Amino acid sequence: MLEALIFDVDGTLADTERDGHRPAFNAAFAAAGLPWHWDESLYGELLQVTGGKERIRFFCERYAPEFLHLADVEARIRELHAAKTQYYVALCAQGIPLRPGVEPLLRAARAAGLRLAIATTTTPENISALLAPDLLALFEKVGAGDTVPNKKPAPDIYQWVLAQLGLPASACLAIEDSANGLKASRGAGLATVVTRTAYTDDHDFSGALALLPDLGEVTVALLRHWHETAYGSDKKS
Ligand code: XBP
Ligand code: MG
Repeated sequence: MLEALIFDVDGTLADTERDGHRPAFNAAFAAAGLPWHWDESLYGELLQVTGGKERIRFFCERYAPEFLHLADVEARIRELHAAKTQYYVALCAQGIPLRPGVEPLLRAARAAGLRLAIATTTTPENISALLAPDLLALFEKVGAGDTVPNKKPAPDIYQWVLAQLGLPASACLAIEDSANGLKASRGAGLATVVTRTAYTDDHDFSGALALLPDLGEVTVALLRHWHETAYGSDKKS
């Protein structure tokens, strides 16, 4: 029986990358006096690496290798990322809207007795900045950022959340937006509904339980139906 929904954040709860995280990175680079500017196209390339710190390093490997030879490069990347997070939190304070159907589905799922959790690569501060307190309170467990050593597409964050919930993957559904996220959730054995974004439209979503433009038409009953098709209804087991 379906007992819990595990949501990704960036790209799933809200379309945060192009107009949220990307300008926050650029503001941090400018404040540090670095001549780096991630335009929409370059950022789409860099999104293949999850985690802001890991993405900065990936950018340096490809476009600014000299930066990696600085003695304190790890500290410099951590400082850049901390500054970026502050800029992102400030952008969220201006209001980044949730994607269609997200808020109604979260509330309906809780009203139907489903447990909710988050499994994301972004930082906890970014989640608190994005979600209003009454929405954040709907999530029983939040797995975020550096909670686990290996970020998506590794399954670690989903495995951590399942352990925190005390549930098997077969009692849950994951909701994701990207190929990395789908690999992570499937790696943890989770049937996964995908709502693609402009950045992930061309990703390979093989293995997704359903592929949607957004959650606007998704109800708790439909999720329960999809879950049964994935795991079979209890009366069969
Ligand atoms: C998306 C990510 C994050 C964000 C940036 O996370 O990969 O790294 O792009 O946030 P998810 P940080 O789709 O798993 O929610 O800079 O805090 O990493
Ligand atoms: Mg995502």
